[in-house]
Amino acid sequence: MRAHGSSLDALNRWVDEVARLTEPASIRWCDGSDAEYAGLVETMLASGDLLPLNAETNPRSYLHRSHPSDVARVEHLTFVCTPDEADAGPNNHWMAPAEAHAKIDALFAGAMRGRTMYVIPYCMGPIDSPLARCGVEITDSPYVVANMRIMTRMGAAALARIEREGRFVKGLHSTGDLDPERRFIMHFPEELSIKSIGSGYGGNALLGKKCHALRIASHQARREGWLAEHMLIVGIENPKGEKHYIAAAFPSACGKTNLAMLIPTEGYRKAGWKVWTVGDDICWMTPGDDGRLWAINPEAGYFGVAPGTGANTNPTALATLGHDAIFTNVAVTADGRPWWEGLGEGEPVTDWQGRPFDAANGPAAHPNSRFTVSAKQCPSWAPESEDAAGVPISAIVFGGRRPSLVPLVFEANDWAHGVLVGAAMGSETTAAATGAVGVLRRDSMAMKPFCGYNFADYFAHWLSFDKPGAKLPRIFHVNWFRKDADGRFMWPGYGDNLRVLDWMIQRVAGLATGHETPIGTVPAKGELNTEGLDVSPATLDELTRVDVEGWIEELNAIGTYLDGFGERMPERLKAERLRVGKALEAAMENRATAATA
Ligand code: OXD
Ligand code: MN
Repeated sequence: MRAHGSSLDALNRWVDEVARLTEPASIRWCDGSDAEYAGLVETMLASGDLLPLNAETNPRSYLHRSHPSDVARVEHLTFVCTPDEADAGPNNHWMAPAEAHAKIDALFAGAMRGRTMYVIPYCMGPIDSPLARCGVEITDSPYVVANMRIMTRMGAAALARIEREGRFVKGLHSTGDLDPERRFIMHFPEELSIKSIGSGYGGNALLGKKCHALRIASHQARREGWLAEHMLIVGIENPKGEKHYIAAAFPSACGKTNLAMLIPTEGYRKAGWKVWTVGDDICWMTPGDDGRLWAINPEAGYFGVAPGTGANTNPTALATLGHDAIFTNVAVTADGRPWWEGLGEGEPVTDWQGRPFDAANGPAAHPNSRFTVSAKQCPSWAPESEDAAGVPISAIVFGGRRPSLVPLVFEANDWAHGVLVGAAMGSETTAAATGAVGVLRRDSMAMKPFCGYNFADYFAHWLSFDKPGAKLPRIFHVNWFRKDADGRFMWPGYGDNLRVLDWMIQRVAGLATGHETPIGTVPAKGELNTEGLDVSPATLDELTRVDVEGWIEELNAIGTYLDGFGERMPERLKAERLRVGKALEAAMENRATAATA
């Protein structure tokens, strides 16, 4: 089968070209239908790519075990290939486009021999939204097709939109031989194309997600005046029925899915607060005619981290996962149910590699084991996720894992300060990417692995939204991960995080005055709702205290990091850093004067 219609000539030509290079046994154009999905599942059950799970407890749900060397994103093998190296920036690995094409095409030559080549037209975002963008992924992995069907609007409707618009992002993927030495994920932003070989792992292989919706889209967004961000979108409805949408950027595996699916604590629930999930990972924002930023979630499903998802932490996610889910690299119980650390029930008998579970081999589920599930299965799914216009954003939140120093919450003074706060973000690394875990690294706007161009230009792009007529969201920073001297978390997190979001909404509505500090505004005493909260007043004070000496050191470290972006660094951001530095010095001096008085 081929696509029909003359505006699809470019697509047909590309498919032919790829087929000549990769030499598949057959080509299949995906229509996204239920029958097609059922057929793919049959094929994968027969080949062992999918394993059945308990059909009574987990209807139509399956387990996929990836190659043990292929379990996470591989940032050191991920390249942004712009003609000028400086355009990719120090935040990306770079290769010249011609060299990159030659290198990866040599690996693609004959890579699909004996395999079916699937052509997947997909749309990122509601199919009729002007904010949505289309792509086509060619892959030889039926697992990728099945996941793309859950994660995107895939098939006939997307192809029709591509035919109407005549433009799409090209993504070529093959699992190749899974040899880490022959694994590359290459992006060609100027050509709107992606080539990925040697990995079947989500972030490396589901090209609509990180590769298209973040790396390529961030580049497009800069050209076209919008933002493609690594952010969840959550709707908070107060007892008056007013809804505020908050977009929040946290690095991978730092609780975006949990915050997006937050369950209010009893007091809030009884008072009538509700939480609606629009997205858990990616947010595309565009200025509307009213000057506000309007956001869509380009994805249609969740590719979430399984470990830590339990009845106590995220019952909404558990309910979402009750049926029609694909689990990757989780463990299995004796009665064939999926299992992972933190699930809170059952016992693993088989680990993620299919071995009898033995604690001596490490965790039963891989720390980056995942679930793939349709967003519409989520009990808190917001119907406005399908709105073509998107949802208006009231607040943007940045955050990361910071065991010390960084307060529970503070608000930036204005947009430019907020951009500095986002640019300065740091977090301990997690298992979502290969490499050491628990090491503090700067991860500006949680986009370190995902920004498809030079971070300095990206910060300038963010700053450019601050123009006359703009009604920009307030910007906040949160830290749910502060620890005390004994290494215990000081803030309970999860449902209690709504107390912090509530304060933000009060700030947006002009109902909370806050307490100004050199780094921004923290909640004034009594402003955070603490009813029923199991945190001592002393701990709460510590959580909202600004340690001036510590912040002077932090600002120095931020300065060193930002200076690494050299000449392209926007003056406005440098000025902001100096302003915060002076405010901190002044606070030190005031304290010294007060002490000697
Ligand atoms: C993800 C990631 O899979 O950030 O969302 O790694
Ligand atoms: Mn992510």
